[in-house]
Amino acid sequence: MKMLTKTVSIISVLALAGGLLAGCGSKETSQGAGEAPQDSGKKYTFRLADTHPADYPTVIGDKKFADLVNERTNGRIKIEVFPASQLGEEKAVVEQVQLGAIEFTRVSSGPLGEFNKNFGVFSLPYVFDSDEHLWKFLESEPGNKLLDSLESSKMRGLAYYSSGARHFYSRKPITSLADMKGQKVRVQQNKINIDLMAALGANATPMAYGEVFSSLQTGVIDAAENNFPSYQSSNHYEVAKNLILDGHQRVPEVLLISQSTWNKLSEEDRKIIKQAALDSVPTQREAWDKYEKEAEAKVRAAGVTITEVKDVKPWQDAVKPVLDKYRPEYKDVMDQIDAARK
Ligand code: BDP
Repeated sequence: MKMLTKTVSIISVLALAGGLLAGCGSKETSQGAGEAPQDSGKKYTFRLADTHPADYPTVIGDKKFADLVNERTNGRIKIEVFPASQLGEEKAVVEQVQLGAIEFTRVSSGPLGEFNKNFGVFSLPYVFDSDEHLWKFLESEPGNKLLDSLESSKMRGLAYYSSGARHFYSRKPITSLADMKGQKVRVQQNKINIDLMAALGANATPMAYGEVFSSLQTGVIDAAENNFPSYQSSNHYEVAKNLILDGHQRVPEVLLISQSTWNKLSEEDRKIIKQAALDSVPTQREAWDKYEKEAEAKVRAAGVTITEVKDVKPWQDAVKPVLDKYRPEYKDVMDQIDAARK
């Protein structure tokens, strides 16, 4: 297995190095005089990294965003979308974005929490009752402020995308909270998840998303957790055939731009980019709703054993120590999340 992990990481390093060599940063050229005013700015070709395959809802959102920017600048700003972790795994990509070597990414708030503490709030368990509650918060002023706070981490949040609720799945049968005990669970790379697993009696193994399939397959880990679309599109359901719908987290996706890229843009281009990101959200959310249903149907048809959790209270009670530990740190935002419930 060591070999496998090594191979995967070598591949990601090569992919990253390849990406860097292929087009370090943006290509900029000035247009000649006499052009129409909306074309008078600089020309850019930017890259946008996403971990998911080309037909996944986040990538559909990314492409809509890129198309809108292209249209609204008459082709002056091109954003090339690189799906399927072609530019590397999320943590490595975010590091490149901070440096400005990759200009855009769509990333999960989970790993983002390690770069900007504020985003850790989304890894806290059961803080949102539903997607409706989550979106009410995301679209509120505090939700927008959170995006703006990425500036202190050399990035700028442009928009949130949907990601549903996350559930546990395992190689071993898992039909109750008690079955979590002793399981080695892959979690997103965020320290809150380590406390979360401990509270459930499990052991956390933080790991990049791209390594989860082979780690499940070879038994390096027993379990992982994700939403229906990721569980299905990553084929994890083929190697971890027991799913329990506990809905422990709702971790939104974030579309972001490198702060160093942002600094180079004219005021007008910034406005176009920000607005295009927001205007891509309905497309992503629609694609999400559709894909989520299809993914659920596919894994059900594949014979996965699915346990519904009728009463989530014992799960909430079990993870209470995690909320107690982090409440002082996240008090303001947790109050704002509570306020969005009403
Ligand atoms: C998926 C997110 C993806 C994360 C992945 C993970 O869309 O960005 O990389 O979870 O678990 O739901 O790492």
